[in-house]
Amino acid sequence: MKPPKPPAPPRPPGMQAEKAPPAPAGTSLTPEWLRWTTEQLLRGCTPESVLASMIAAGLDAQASAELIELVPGNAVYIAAEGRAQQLRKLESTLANLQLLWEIDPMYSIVDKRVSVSEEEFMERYVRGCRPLVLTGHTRDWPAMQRWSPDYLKDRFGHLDVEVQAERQANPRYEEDKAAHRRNVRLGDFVDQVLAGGETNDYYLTANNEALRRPDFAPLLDDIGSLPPCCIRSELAERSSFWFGPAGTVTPLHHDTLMLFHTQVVGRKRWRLISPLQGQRLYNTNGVFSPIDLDAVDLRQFPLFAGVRVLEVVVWPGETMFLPLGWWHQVRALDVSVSFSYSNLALPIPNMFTYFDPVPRAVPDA
Ligand SMILES: O=C(O)CCC(=O)C(=O)O
Repeated sequence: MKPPKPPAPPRPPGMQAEKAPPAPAGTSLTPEWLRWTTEQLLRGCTPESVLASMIAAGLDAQASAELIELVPGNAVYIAAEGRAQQLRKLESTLANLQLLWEIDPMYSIVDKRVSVSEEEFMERYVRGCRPLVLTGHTRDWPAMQRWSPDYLKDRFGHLDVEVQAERQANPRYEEDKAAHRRNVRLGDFVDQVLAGGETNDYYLTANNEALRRPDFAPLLDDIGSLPPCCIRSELAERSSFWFGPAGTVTPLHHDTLMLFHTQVVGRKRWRLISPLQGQRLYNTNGVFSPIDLDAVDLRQFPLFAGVRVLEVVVWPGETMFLPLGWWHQVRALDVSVSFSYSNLALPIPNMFTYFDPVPRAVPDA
C-alpha cells in the first residue's frame, strides 16, 4: 500500500544569514552579491536575516529586498534548492547517526590496547569506525632504540630533505604548503630543532618523500612488527617520516585514507572529531577546516557548538589508528619523530574520493 505522503520537511528554524562583508556607500548589487544572497537562502536562512545582513553591510535596503524576492524564482535556484534539500536530509541522517554513536558512554574514550586480533581490528575499529591506539607492537622495532635526532644526524645528516619553513608567518601554512617548501640538510635541520625550542615554525612533514629514496631506505629496516592488516611489501611505498620540534601543529583536517601513525620519539596530542560531524566544521578548502581547536571562535563558527572532540596523547612506542574520515588536529608535545603508514589490506580500497567544496569567497566591496 502506498504510504501517505509525509508533510514537507520544515526548514531549519531560525537559520540566520552570515554577517555580510561591509560594502562602501553606493555599492551596487554585483554578481558576487547575487551569489552570496543565493547561498544564504539555499542554506535556509530567513529572508529577513539576509536582508538585515545586507543592510548592515551598507547596501541599499530597497535593492536588497528586491534581489531577495527575485532569487527564489530563478530556474538555477530552483534546481539548486532540490540539491540543497537532499543535502539537508543527508546531514540530518548523519547527525542522528552521530547521536547514536554518542549514546555509548565510552564514546569519548580512545581505546588504548596492547594488541588486537585482525578480526577484532576489522570489526570494531575499521568497520566500527573507531580510533584506536596500539601500544604493544613496536616492542621489536630497532627504530625505538635508534631513531634519536642525534642518530638521524650522524647517519643521514649529509642528505637533503624537504621541510616546511616559515609557517608562523602564515595561518594557512598547510593549505599553502607549496609556498613553505624548503630543501635543507637533515643535519642542519636536526641542529635547528634541538636548539630552537618549542615552535610551530618548521616541521619535516609527510610531504617529504624521504622514504621513497634509496639513501633513506635503511630506516625501513628498523621497522619491526606491523599492526593488524598491514601489508609489509607495500611499506616503502606507503609510509612517511615526520620530524619536528615540540609545538608543531597540524591543523584540523581529514585524510583521504585510513592510516597508522607511530610515535618513535616524543609525544603528540591528537584531537579527533567524527566524520559524521564534518558538516559542522566549515570545510570549504580541500580537506581542511578553518577551526583551530586550541581557540574555537563560536561567534564565527556557531555550528561547531556541541561538537564532541576526543583527545588522546600518544606516547613513544604507541601507534594511532585513524579510521575512515576522522578529522584530526595534532600537536607535538616534545621533539618528535614519527612514522606513518597506510599499507592496510582492507575489503574496500583504502582511499575515498572527495570533491573540493567551492570556496565561499566573500564578495568584493
Ligand atoms: O603528526 C602530525 O603533525 C600530523 C599527523 C597527521 O595528520 C596524519 O598522520 O594524518
